[in-house]
Amino acid sequence: MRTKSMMLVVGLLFFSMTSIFANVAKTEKIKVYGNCGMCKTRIEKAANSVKGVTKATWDSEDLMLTVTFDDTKTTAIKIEEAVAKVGHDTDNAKATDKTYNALLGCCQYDRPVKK
Ligand SMILES: [Cu+2]
Repeated sequence: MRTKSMMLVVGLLFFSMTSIFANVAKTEKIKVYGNCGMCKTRIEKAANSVKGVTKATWDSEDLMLTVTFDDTKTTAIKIEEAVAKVGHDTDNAKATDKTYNALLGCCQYDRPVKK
């Protein structure tokens, strides 16, 4: 427990330092749950609709969304929320059951188990 919180502090420190020194254009990889080509279109469209996002590519093989954005305009969590809003869970943002159930059958991916 103690070691865990220490790691968290060090991690946060590192994270805040890198965000101070990093350029405004930032690229992050976000895990987004989905299945097919239609999911890809939907996920990328949602990510690209977030103000500040310049590039978003989702890979249906490893479920990773590679997104480039201006970090003075948006954040990874905002992008995750936009993606969840159209029905795709991420590790930090969950789609509502209603949105998920409205997805086409082929798009109803196996949802990650809630923690
Ligand atoms: Cu799909």
